[in-house]
Amino acid sequence: MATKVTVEQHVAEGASPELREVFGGIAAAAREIGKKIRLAGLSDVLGAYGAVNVQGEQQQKLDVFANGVMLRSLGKLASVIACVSEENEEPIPFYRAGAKYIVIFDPLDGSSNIDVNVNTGTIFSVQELSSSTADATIFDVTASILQPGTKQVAAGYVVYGPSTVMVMTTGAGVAAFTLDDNGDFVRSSESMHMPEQGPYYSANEANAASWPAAYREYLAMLLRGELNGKAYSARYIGSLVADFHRTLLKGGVFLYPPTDKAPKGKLRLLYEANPLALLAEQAGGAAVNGPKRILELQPEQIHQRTPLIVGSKREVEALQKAVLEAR
Ligand code: P6P
Repeated sequence: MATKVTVEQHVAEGASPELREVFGGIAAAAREIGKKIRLAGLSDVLGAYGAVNVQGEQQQKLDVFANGVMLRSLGKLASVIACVSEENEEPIPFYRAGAKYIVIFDPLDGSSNIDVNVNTGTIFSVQELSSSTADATIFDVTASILQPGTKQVAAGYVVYGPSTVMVMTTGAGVAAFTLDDNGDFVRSSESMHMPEQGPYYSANEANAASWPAAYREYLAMLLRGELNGKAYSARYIGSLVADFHRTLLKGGVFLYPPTDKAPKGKLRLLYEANPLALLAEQAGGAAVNGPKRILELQPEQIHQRTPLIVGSKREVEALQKAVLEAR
């Protein structure tokens, strides 16, 4: 029987033990969010909250619940100086002397899928205050939030599905932890590697007519089997965390290209693309916005969107080449 290692123990014994408290806070929040989701049908938490978030999207009741849980769980930690959430227009600073971590998150991505019992997820990115922690101002905090993805000190997600699994990195590889009956996230994969190539592509092809032509031509090339000698199968769940988790485990490529409706992409850079890009690269995969590596993009504002193509290196690099050659 393998020794039980929790995510907190894994971090404490890893390269960045000082992040243990943050992962403890995320794990506590994920336990509470997961429990609410499991019993959603029995309590009045399904459906729309009746408000619109900063993205102009209908907030679901569970979005509001999950956001409150994340803020309460992280906001009390001595090491956390601020949070950034998809559900809040501005950063939430805590002005704690000595605190240095900024946790940036989408508290419940894909929440509209909960009504139909489809996997959803919490996605998180951790940046470190880039200036002295003694007298940090909101300007220092904002500057540290807008660091490129290469500066992330940790990233991960929790996927709420048949089992609740946290996948994370502190920059020393990717590990997975399964929530057990005692409420512990127990290590179930110590070192995850994305297959070099995969059998799946994942995209909402209803938007294909409005993608830049290079993306349509790329997909046609995949389907002709010109990249790996055999054709691909399509898999699209419409829940980013679930589509990414499958891509991490099985390989292939997830694409959310620019569309007429979202010419800069639909997905958000700071709390969707950056954390998933760090996980992908740490697992041997890649992530681009079309021409550029996601992790090198310089954020300009906290809710900015980006196209996202993420997955196995061969598929992603082939897309990047196709987009660059089409210029
Ligand atoms: P579309 C869910 O609303 C979400 O933010 C992601 O989880 C998902 O990848 C994407 O939007 C799906 O968008 O336009 O295909 O419905």
